[in-house]
Parts: sequence; structure tokens; C-alpha cells
Amino acid sequence: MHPAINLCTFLLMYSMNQMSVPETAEKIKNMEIRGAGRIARAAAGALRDHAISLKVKDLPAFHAEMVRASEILVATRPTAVSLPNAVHIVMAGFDGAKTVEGAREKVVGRAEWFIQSSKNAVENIAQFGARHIRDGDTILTHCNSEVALGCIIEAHRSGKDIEVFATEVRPRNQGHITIRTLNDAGIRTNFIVDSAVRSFINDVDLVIVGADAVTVNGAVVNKIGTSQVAHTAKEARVNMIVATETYKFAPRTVIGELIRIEERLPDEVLPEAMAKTLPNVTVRNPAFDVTPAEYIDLIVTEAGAIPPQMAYVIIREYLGWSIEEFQKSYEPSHHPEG
Ligand code: RUB
Repeated sequence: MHPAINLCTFLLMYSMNQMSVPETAEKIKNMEIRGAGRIARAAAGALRDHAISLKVKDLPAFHAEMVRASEILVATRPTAVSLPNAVHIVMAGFDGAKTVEGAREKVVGRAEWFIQSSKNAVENIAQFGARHIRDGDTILTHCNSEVALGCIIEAHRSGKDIEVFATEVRPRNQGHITIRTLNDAGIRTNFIVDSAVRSFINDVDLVIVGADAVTVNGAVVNKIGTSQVAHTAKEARVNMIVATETYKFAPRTVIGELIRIEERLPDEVLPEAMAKTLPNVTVRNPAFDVTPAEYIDLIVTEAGAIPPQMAYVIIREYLGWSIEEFQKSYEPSHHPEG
């Protein structure tokens, strides 16, 4: 928080457009707020607003209430690591806090810091990522990643003549958002169904996607279908770049934890009325998949571009998690001093 802005000013500033924790959680769950970066910023904003509005008698009560709010937010969608990482960063405001007001100020300040640095990261990655796009390139992207699109739009803005293939992204059609953005940026775009990637891969020079999580061994978790795109690109010797902020790297994979893949409701894939007539059919609807490091040529972050095999360096040196934090991570039972 800017030193000149005190909590009273914050109260005034946010009373008009505050979104409550349950409201934010519902919007993340039903995907009104979606995409790993936006989800993380929305969660940080909801915690900030909650911290500002809470009336509590002492620090343990304040902490308990904030933990409850954090748990509600973290439970909304299990795959995007940006969400628990953002909550972890904000809740670290309780570390060493002695009073309610002290903790409130630190929590609000950390939330504001996270939101701003997330936006800065998206902008910086666009600059770095655009350097990997050459004049005349045709780029394929899958799903709707503001970071991946940022790189493509920046390349176009800097005068490179580029063309894009964008996939449909069944079942939620995030490709529709992508083609709207590309169209509005004035970028020549081809819209294809997901299963047409192999038919067009030889027309493509570069694949750029975003990430929901990056594991310590450099595997990337992203929208379902990303690993098929990566496999196809590898076979066709087309480079694959992942554009991602460092807070999507998953610290707990260092101690062997796996990223949970969200499986969403069957009616996103098959209308309920039809499903009812097919008693022997089970619809499976995983929302994400895992692309192994060997299918990825480069991961572009705001800290610079790295080969996927260097993911540990980002977690250890840049994200700055200590081994104690890997073990503790975001533990709701962890109480602050005081
Ligand atoms: C979104 C998705 C995006 C990443 C990165 O899935 O897989 O590629 O979240 O997005 P969903 P961003 O639509 O299910 O949330 O770069 O915007 O953080």
C-alpha cells in the first residue's frame, strides 16, 4: 500500500466496489472469473476487502476469520496454483503481527502489492515473449491466456507481421474470448476446432500457451488439450513456448505433491437430457492436463526466459520459498503470534 494511503482511505475507496468473499468464490467457481492470473488477483482483492471490513475483537479472531475466507477461496478451483500462492502471499501479512490493526495493514498492503506486481508481470512477459516471435511468424495458441495473448499482441504492436491459429477449446469455448481479443487487436486469425491442430501444424511456426501451474520438474499444467497440442508440435518440430508469471510455479511439488486436475460437471460436455438416455455412458470432463518438460522449449516469465528444467530455480530463488514454507505451505491451523 502506498504510504500516503491509510486504512480509512482504503475503506472509502473500496466500499463502493467491494466484492465479498462468497461472491468472489462463486464467480471463480462458475468461471465468470477465470484464467489463473485473474483468479489469483480476484482472490487477493477479496481477502483485502474482507480484511478491511472485518470487525473483530482480537488478533486470533481476526486470523481465524481470514483463514476461513482463504479456505473458501482456495476450495473454488483446485488446479491453478496461482490461487493458493496468492492467498499464501496475502496471509503472510499475519507473520509477526502483534495487533489487529498491524495485521490488517500488512494483509491489505500485501494484497495490493500482489495485484500490482501481477499486472506488472503480465506486461513484462508480453515484452519478453514478443522477442521470441519473428516477423512473418504464424502462431498457434490454445485456450484463453492473457499472458500468452499479451506476447502475441505485443509482437503485432511492435510491427511484426503475424498470423494466429486459435483453437475452439471445448467444452467451455474459451477460444471465443481469444478470437474476440485477437480480432479487436487487428491480428489475422484462423479459428479451428481442437481436433484440427494436427491438420494445420505445418502452417505454424510457434506455439504459445499460458499455464495454470508449473511443477518443479518443468511440467506445465494448462487447459485440457494443451498436451496434445504440445505432442503435435514436437512431432512437427514446431517450438512451444509457455508464458507464465512466477506465482504459477508450484512450490509444494518440490516435496512431491501432485497438482490436482479439476474434473468439471458432465453437462458441460453432454446435455443432461441426452446423458439420461445413455445409461452405459460416463462423461469424463477434466479441465486441465499435464505437458511434460521435454515437450516445452522455453518458459517465459517476468524473471526472464528459462528452459523448463530450470523451474526449481524460479521456485527457490525467485519465488523465494524456504524449505520450511514448502512443508508448512498454507496451513489454516498455523496461528500468528500475539
Ligand atoms: C484457463 C487456462 C489458461 C491459464 C493461463 O483455464 O487454462 O490457459 O489459466 O491463463 P480456465 P492466464 O478457463 O478453465 O480458467 O494467462 O490468463 O493466467
